[in-house]
Amino acid sequence: MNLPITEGAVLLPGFAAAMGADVMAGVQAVIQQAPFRHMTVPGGHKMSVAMSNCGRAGWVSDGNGYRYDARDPETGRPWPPMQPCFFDLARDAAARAGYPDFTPDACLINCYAQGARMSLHQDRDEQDFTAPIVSVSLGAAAIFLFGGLKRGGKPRRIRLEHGDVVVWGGPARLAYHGIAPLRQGDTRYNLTFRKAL
Ligand code: MD6
Ligand code: FE
Repeated sequence: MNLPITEGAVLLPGFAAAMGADVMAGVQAVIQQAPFRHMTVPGGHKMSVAMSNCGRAGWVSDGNGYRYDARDPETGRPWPPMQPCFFDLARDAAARAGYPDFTPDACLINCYAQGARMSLHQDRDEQDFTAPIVSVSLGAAAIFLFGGLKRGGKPRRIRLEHGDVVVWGGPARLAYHGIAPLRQGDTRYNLTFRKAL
């Protein structure tokens, strides 16, 4: 089932549910090499969401800003390789949503404990905005906040359950979005796949 969110953005409810256990095993393999950490944002605060990455490029934030980096700044080593089942899942979801030939080179893994949130932002650190983003939600449900192309206004609220996948690109690629503070005691994981380089 494809549920349109807005032009260019699609919710695929439960698309990843059947491979949820495989994906979580992949997350465990990645975080053994590149443990979750709370990155610092340019204002100096630490993010409430804990993050890691796999793939050729990893999204990082520090006091100087945001960037993609081939290496984990905590260890100086390259990020773990993209798990094959991650790549296939992202590619299949993108194709289902109308974006064939998606070749992600970056997978950002987000871990939300109770109270963690992500404030409204645009994903604009990638080189090429013609590729979509594929976002996979696992574990506890969360409220996805979906705004417009400009800051301000009241965002829509979309509940993302375990196994749900959101694909967005085209005219929605630079929409403001975020995650409301997690209410449940359970942990939520989110994998966002991008073509960063
Ligand atoms: C999250 N997601 O779901 C955070 N960005 O935990 C994102 O920031 C995001 O879900 C771009 C596209 C889809 C997303
Ligand atoms: Fe984002």
